[in-house]
Amino acid sequence: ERGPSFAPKHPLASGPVSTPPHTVDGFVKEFLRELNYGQGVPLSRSSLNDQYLALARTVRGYLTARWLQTATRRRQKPHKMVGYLSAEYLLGRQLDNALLATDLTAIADEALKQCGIDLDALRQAEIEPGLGNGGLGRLAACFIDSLATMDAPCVGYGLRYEYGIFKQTFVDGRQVEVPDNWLSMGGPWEIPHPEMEVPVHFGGHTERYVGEDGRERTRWISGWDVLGIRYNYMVPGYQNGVVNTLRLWRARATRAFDLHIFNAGDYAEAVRSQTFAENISKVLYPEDSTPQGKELRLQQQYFFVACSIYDFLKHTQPTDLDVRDLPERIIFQLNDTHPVIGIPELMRLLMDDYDLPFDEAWAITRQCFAYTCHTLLPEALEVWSVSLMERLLPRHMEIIYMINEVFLEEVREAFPGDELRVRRMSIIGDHPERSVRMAHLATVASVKVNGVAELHSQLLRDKVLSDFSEMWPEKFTNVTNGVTPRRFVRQSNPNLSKLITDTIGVGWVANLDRLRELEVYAEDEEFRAKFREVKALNKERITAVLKRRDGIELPQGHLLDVMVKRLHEYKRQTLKLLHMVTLYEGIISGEVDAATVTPRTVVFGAKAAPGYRMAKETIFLINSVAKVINNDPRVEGKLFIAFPANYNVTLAERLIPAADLSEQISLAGKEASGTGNMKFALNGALTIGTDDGANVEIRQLVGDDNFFLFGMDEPAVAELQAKGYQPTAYYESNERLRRAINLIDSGHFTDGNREAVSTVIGDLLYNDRFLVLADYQSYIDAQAKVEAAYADQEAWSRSAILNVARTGFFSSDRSMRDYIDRIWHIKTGS
Ligand code: 9GP
Repeated sequence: ERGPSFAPKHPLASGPVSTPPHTVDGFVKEFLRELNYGQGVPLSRSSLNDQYLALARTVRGYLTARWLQTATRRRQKPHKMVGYLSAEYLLGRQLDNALLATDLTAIADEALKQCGIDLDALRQAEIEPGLGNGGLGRLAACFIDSLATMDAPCVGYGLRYEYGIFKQTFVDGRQVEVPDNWLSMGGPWEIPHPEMEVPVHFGGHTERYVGEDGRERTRWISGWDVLGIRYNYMVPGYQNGVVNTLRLWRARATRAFDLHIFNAGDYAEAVRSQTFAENISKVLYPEDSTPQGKELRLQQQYFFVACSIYDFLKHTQPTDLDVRDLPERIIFQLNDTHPVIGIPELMRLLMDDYDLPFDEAWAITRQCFAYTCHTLLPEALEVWSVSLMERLLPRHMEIIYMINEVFLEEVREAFPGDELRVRRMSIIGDHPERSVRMAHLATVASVKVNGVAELHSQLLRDKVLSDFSEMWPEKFTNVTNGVTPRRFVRQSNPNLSKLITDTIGVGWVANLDRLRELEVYAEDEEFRAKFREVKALNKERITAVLKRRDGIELPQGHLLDVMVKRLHEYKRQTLKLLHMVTLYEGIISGEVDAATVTPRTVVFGAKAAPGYRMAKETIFLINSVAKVINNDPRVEGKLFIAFPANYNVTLAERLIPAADLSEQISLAGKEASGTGNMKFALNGALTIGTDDGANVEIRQLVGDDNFFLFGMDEPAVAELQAKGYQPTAYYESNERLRRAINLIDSGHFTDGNREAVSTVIGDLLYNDRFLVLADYQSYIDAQAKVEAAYADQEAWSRSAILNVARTGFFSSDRSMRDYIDRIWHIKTGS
């Protein structure tokens, strides 16, 4: 039961919730109240963390009133909403975003000054919640930001990992992972509801029974249970008074510990079941693109999805909800295959709890889900072995069999006699072991299936899910990814934002198409000079950040060339490295006159999955090459490599605005979209890239003259692979490539230790799955064009401005509009 037990008499108790005053005095008062009564310290004795927590709670207070108002308004007139199901949300720091959304930055700055506190120092005290691995998790964070800004009814559902993505450190050039205890200093942005427990079941068996009406039914007798505890986070829209909800789940044991065993002195055994249950939300899987077949991961997926669907049915909806109306109330968006177990879960609830027959439950379920696929790598499409599923989720496995049976009947009807196709499309695969193909299940059950860039969606239709697109062509669609301009331009690049606002006025932050108005200014010499000034200021800022954060001294006046993303072979960090080694080798061998080389600093940022050997060896190689190049007087002032450890959202916000050149060099047909590529272009970096993912659309929008294209396109890649690719042929026929590889292989960068580089070099020469050597020459040529272009600063600035002006399309507001109009069919602003 919620609400007061009898009618409140005091006028304040029945009135609407009010926002604290938007004044410096009002802010000071709220802040001191939080510090004194919340933290329990006087200002004079408060620590930096006290002050940060008090500030965060003060700002949260301003959000809370809006949040309650949004919820009340939506409850009065319930519309269909989106349940965004994502195992990852890579949020980044919250403070600045919340200040910007509530238009409180200047007020907070002044209020704190009057308390003798520096806002900047408090900003730096915030530990970012790294509840995601990379692009997929960051995309989810951008999407919920946009939905709030568009006043779209949405709840983001996910997991509250106690430990987020690991902190990366380097020891002797090698990656060493340190746990990310992001909550260690307090979690001021979350509101826990320990009283609202959601029971989640695992294991056990199912049994049939006959109901009073004589119909046979099934019930699931679980083997063990955990509780889901709800944590709410506020997601503010940009200066529109709307605040949406992000709801993350923490696992708690049903019984804290066994008192009998505890009293008998076996403390470890007494808490064993607690530890086991609570492990479910303990740590984010540090994998990107490839799932680990770990039981715990399936437990995590089922746990958060079961909590979320239950929460929607029992708490978010009116108590008299008729489940037959569900499709008018909710659409669950599946962010990759991680939440796909939600499909049989909804079926289970409808059949076993709401007592609907299979056909009816299936008809409802098929209208309540939509699926986004974020990959093209076959190994990244999740499968779960049938034996694991039977053990962990026996009822769900039965339901999946039932779904598969009716689905395969549909296939046989559509393609009579094509049993091969039936086997290819089956939700259950037989090789190498019997397993559930989650992407097939998602595709079968969803109203729409989308890829995340034009090329990716086309390859999904033509290759990865071609049987399905033949059967249901209308089901497949594309929604190109986007990024939020609030965080990635307005907040992260205040200098550029001011220049834009001074030039075209306000309004662009929530309507990024307006950047087009900047196009004419590309021809304006004065504007170009101002634009360069902004870049110079941003370079000064990143120089200070890297000095403070990593002790790195960035050389000044260089072309700033940036490659930041997860370390993965398909993204081809080694290609970038080969380019740097080629430049270096050219100078030290005397072949190239150092005076003719454009001074260039390359910044790498990349985490490797802890179990991904090749990625870790590549990190070691980058660090080894950096150490030698950065200390060789022959290339001093010409070449420099910076590899700050622990690249994260906070660093991205500082680095991207300073970049001149954005490296997007994956093998064509492998990067689903990329979103870093969009952030760089929007901040005025030029891209050197392959025709892959969203690069294709970036190039089309900015124009070929303002983009450095290189490498094979996807059909050429497919052709070469079909023909039989031989990397050694490229090595043997290309002298510069051979010299670069030989220099690495000689141990030049590893104190003569050839063994230390053999994994990477051996793979390049004898395997090279992602065709680095095949694209090498084209890349080197494109980099030469970059140097020539950079020499003409006026022309370069013109191109950079056009990149900003023409990439407003990549706002996540536009992506959300596409989902709303073409997939979800929900109303905004009502
Ligand atoms: O690898 C894709 C990346 O290209 C894309 O931009 C991002 C968001 O759509 O998703 C990534 N996919 C994954 O992390 C796992 O499928």
